[in-house]
Amino acid sequence: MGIFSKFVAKLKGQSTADPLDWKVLEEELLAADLGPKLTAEILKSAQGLKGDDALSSLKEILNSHLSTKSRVLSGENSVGVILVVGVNGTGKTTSVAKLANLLKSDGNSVMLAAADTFRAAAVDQLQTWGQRIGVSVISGKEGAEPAAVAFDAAVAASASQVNYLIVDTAGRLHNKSDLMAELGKIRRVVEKTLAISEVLLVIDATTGQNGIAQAKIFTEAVEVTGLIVTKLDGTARGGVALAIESALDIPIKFVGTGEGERDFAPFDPAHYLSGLIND
Ligand SMILES: Nc1nc2c(ncn2[C@@H]2O[C@H](COP(=O)(O)OP(=O)(O)O)[C@@H](O)[C@H]2O)c(=O)[nH]1
Ligand SMILES: [Mg+2]
Repeated sequence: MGIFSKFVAKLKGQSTADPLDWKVLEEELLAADLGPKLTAEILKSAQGLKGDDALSSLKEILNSHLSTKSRVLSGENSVGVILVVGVNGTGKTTSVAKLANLLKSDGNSVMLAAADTFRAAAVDQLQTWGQRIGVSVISGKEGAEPAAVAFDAAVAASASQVNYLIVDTAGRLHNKSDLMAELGKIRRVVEKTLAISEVLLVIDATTGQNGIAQAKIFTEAVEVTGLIVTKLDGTARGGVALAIESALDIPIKFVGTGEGERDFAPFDPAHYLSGLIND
């Protein structure tokens, strides 16, 4: 059931809406994690809808809240370097592996960098993934400088001319200046060898509006070029993707829908909107 299904049924059935129904719709949208601001905006524009065109008008209204920026990965002409950032536990390491697997299945050669060096487990986790999907992982010793690992990885990726280098980073960052210092350093050392083509921010869909607040901190610290929204399998509140794009105006490039390497896909806005409207 799409989150707009009751609303759509109403649009199809009658030409005017009474206030009580708008209240019900408002509750539905809030429960689906659209957030108060977007809910109010959508209600305002949807209140004028009636008749045969209502459904397509609703789609247009929703579409207008999605980003118009490209969802395609850049950096396809040389070694594309993708930095993956985000708060701990959002699904960074898993998404790095899934993205590598997707790119590999499209015929690309891929290398990974384990630049989350704070916990040995984080490096092990990426190495295990690397073995599973058949992609090499550059790592340092436990406690090594993340930037040193990223530097080595950039040199290795450049030497072997892989299509993509994906850099996993730590989310254990206390405040904005720590974050800027850490990610800035990684960027500087990588760029001694290769240009960074994408900075993808991972957001856990189950954290809803809180995830958007976290994302704002990251976007103030680094120039984020795209989003990966994870755990969309674990939430009935699918409106969060729309809320995220509307709030940040950064395109969602990929979505994660489970723990396996195949539970990952490029974000398809038309498919997503159809799912919300359930037509
Ligand atoms: N259900 C579900 N779980 C996910 C998804 N992505 C990651 N996870 C799980 O979330 C947990 C944290 O993931 P991890 O990649 O270690 O997060 P990190 O700390 O940001 O690197 C792990 O148990 C993953 O299996 C997803 O799309 N769906
Ligand atoms: Mg991790």
